[in-house]
Amino acid sequence: MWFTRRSVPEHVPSPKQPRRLALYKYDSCPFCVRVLRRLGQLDLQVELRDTRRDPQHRRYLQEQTGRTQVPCLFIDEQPLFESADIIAWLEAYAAQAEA
Ligand SMILES: N[C@@H](CCC(=O)N[C@@H](CS)C(=O)NCC(=O)O)C(=O)O
Repeated sequence: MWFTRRSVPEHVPSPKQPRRLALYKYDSCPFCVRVLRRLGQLDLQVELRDTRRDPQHRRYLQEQTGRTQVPCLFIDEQPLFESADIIAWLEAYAAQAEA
């Protein structure tokens, strides 16, 4: 299965100190769809930035990371690539919010 629940990594911050979350994505990207699907099941505030609809978002992603790959989750302006890692981070963060 895609979305097996993982243990909470220690680096995941407490939602009592909420992080600014922004997901760079575009709709036809299957890895983005995977992240968005999981995100839809979690009660989290994440700004969505579509890199195909808005060239500014694509430019910013490239400037900050040297890459245009999506999905990329910015956590307080720190980029996190790889859909599996993004999902794991979001799940752990949401789990802390429930605790
Ligand atoms: N292993 C990555 C794959 C991500 C990926 O291949 N994204 C594609 C879109 S589906 C992409 O951004 N390609 C353009 C690029 O790398 O600049 C993940 O799971 O997130």
